[in-house]
Amino acid sequence: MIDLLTYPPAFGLASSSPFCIKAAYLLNLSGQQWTPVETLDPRKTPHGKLPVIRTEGRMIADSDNIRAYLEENGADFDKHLSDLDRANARAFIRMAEEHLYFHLVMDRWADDRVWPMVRDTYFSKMPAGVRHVIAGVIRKGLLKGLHYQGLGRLNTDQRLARIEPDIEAITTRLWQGKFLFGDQPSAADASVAPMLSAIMVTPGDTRLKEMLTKNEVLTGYVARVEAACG
Ligand SMILES: N[C@@H](CCC(=O)N[C@@H](CS)C(=O)NCC(=O)O)C(=O)O
Repeated sequence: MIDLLTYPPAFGLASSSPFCIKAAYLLNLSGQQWTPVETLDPRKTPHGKLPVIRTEGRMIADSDNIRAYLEENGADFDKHLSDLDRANARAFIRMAEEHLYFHLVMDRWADDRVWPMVRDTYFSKMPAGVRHVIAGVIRKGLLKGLHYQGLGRLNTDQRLARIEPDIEAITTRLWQGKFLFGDQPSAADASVAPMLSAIMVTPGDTRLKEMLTKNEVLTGYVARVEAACG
């Protein structure tokens, strides 16, 4: 039996974290039995982040390591992919996790109109008085990280111009099939779809959210991935 340590549901999705949803999708696709264990405090996990799985008396941190563990135990998420598609799939995963993700973080944490709604959802278990202080400290650290990462230095127009070609690349692939690499879901879908849906359900009206929710190829796709893997 596997426990998945995950952030609780938020904004209508199974978790506030797209990485936790990715891990849940991979677990479902692997056919393993698993149980969600919701927590808001990742500090005692190996990387201080979620998702983590707990199995056979050990903790496996990071959705990539969770994927590796499931593959070592028989899962083959990409069995229907050619070698070339596997190579491309790797790049799509990196694009989602190392680029789209930071746009999501910008939308949720850096936009002053969105932030109060995110704060009151993420930190709802904290009494209102301390909530604002603690959430404010965490936000400050995160915004500093986004500044060093680079996206935090761009204005909204520049940021949208940077993500638009990625969205086009995903949409172009989806003209070819129901999922990114054919008619069955693969590991790339488990990474890409949760990033898109997390942006789509973020409260408020960010321009990125508008761009994605107006794109019917993408809204249909995230619904399909959720139906196949959720
Ligand atoms: N590379 C990691 C990323 C996980 C990650 O960034 N998790 C975030 C939530 S989306 C987290 O737990 N952040 C808590 C923190 O940084 O304190 C993975 O694939 O699992």
